[in-house]
Amino acid sequence: MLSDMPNVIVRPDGWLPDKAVTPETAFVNRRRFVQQLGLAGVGWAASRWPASAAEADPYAKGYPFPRSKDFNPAGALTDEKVASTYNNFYEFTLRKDVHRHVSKFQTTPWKIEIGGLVERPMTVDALDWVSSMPLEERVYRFRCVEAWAMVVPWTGFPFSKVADLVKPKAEAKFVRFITASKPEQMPGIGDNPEYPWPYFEGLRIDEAMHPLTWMATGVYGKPLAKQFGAPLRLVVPWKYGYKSPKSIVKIEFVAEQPKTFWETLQAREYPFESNVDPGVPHPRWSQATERMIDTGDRVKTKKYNGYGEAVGRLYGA
Ligand SMILES: Nc1nc2c(c(=O)[nH]1)N[C@H]1C(S)=C(S)[C@@H](COP(=O)(O)O)O[C@H]1N2
Ligand SMILES: [Mo]
Repeated sequence: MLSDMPNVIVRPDGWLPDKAVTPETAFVNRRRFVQQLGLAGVGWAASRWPASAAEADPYAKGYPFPRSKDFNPAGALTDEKVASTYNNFYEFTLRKDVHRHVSKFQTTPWKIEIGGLVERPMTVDALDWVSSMPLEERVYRFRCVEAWAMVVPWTGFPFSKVADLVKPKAEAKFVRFITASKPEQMPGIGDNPEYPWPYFEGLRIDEAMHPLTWMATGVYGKPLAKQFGAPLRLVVPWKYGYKSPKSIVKIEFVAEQPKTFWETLQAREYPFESNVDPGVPHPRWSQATERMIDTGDRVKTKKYNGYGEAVGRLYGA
């Protein structure tokens, strides 16, 4: 599949650089896209949230959770249908229609192993965290390295709560995240054997412990739909989207800077730190602006995705 598309292996997203889409074609495509959604809208809503399935969803307990006043910016949220049908989750497909490929994905039961350089290693069930953690909703901006963006209400809890549970040792300087690899449930794995599955990521420990670093259990007032990384994914809003791993199964506190999935594939294009920065172009496209996935509006990219006041101190600012 990839043999005639050498570009694909070095790019986290889609098939075309955003830059290659002119504003006009983007507009036409968007109109067609929205029309299709309109026609399919009722079916989409019904297939995603049949009343019985929603009631049977063990992760749905307590939803919706209150929105934090500190993370509720003025301005519209990204349209839920668009955000739920335009995803990156290469374990299912390299295209954006992940929601069409997730039907076999089983997210209960779901064990998460936490270990490495910690006083109290443990294995938890994702369901326990949903009922024992102090869940709230936060609206974050989210910026993919491919220059598209969205504004999304994530339900979840700060990653620092995980550290409180397992008590990292002083030697722990980084955190490593490993995600699910279930080829029989995730068709993208078998279709793309040249990728170094499972998807894995990492943060410095001070980045991981920062109060903005979020363990998301839900989005749009409901448990995470599978395409968003059910049952639990990370959200690091000041970094490019690939630093926010989905469907986490293992968290490891380590001494050395860990390799990441995208760094393994193309270190020059996807370095470990990967903070959003309009002044540092990707080697193959500009990062100066971004396209809002629902309206198609092109807006200026902000350094640290607008979170510089909160995170600048991590980088000597
Ligand atoms: N396990 C896993 N996590 C992943 C990815 C992936 O392919 N697999 N893609 C990343 C990329 S490139 C982006 S932009 C975001 C997309 O998140 P969203 O689909 O919720 O918008 O997920 C990130 N987390
Ligand atoms: Mo991305």
